Amino acid sequence: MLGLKSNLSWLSSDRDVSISVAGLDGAGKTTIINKLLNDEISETYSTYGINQEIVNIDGLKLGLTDLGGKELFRKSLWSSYISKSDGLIFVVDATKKSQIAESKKWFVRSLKWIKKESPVLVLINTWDKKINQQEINTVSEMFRTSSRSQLIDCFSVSPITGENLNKTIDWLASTIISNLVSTGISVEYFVSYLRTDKGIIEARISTPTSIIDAEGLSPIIRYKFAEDKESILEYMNLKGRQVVMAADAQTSCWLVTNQAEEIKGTSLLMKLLTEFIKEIQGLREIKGSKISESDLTSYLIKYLIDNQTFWSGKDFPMFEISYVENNS
Ligand SMILES: Nc1nc2c(ncn2[C@@H]2O[C@H](COP(=O)(O)OP(=O)(O)O)[C@@H](O)[C@H]2O)c(=O)[nH]1
Ligand SMILES: [Mg+2]
Repeated sequence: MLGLKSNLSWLSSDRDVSISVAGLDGAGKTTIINKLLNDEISETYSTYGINQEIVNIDGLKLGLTDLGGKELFRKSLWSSYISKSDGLIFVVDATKKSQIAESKKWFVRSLKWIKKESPVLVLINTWDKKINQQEINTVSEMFRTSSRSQLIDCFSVSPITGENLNKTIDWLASTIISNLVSTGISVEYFVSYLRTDKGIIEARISTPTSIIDAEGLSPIIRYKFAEDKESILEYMNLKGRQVVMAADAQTSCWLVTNQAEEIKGTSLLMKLLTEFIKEIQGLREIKGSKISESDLTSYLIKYLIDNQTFWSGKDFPMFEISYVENNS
């Protein structure tokens, strides 16, 4: 697995984004956060006021504000914290049926406070699956239909078994993607090189407005692989653009953005690349060195769609694939 090593030194602020965690008292907020933080279930007591924690996801620092769920705090604190957040996680205990209506009422209020562009995640706490799927679906529908304008995602979690907590982590990471988009950063160019039994495949994704060639970056952005069992992760500023590259011994990939500033999202750009390398490693475990152009094409189309908010301009990016070195 690739790590982000010391490349993150430019991230000086104590956190990259702040996310509010709200829900009625006893919904499981603190238990879920503790499990996310140290994979432990620990005894909790009712949160008095707020409690702030930093979760580190591959170098991304996410500030989680655990909002006390007692009525006193809901009335006095929630609106000011929620309205300043980059994202909202709302926890509902699906096993306490009598509280669901009250929970939904506060959820609807929270939606009014949170910024329009901030994503909202509802975690339906099932503890250790004390309720059935049908009941989970009902709660999920109830919360999902609360708002038409807000981006709401909804899934069930169990702090006891750890079910879906990884999904929560992924959601937190993609929250930052949305944040980045609102800061105006976008990817102009992505290229990957894969060693295969037939040679090195190059796959490029570029926006129609990409000026990589015009700026003469093409000779710099070439394939470069790591030594066996090693990895490379680099950040650079080239001709006024942020460029990140990652490689293992078999795969190499680059991302070029539309701007130069070392903004807080650089670590996310790196994460996008390390994720890509990990996925290709997974593909290699199945296919060996017989990875073909069509394997890569179908994977990249998925990658494009998953990350499409990232691409600049209104046009869908262009995709090209070819062999740059042939073994035959
Ligand atoms: N329904 C249910 N509640 C539980 C379970 N385990 C712990 N709890 C309750 O959940 C509370 C802890 O939740 P906590 O994380 O502090 O909730 P918070 O107020 O939302 O932060 C405890 O007071 C327990 O009473 C469980 O398996 N099922
Ligand atoms: Mg708590």
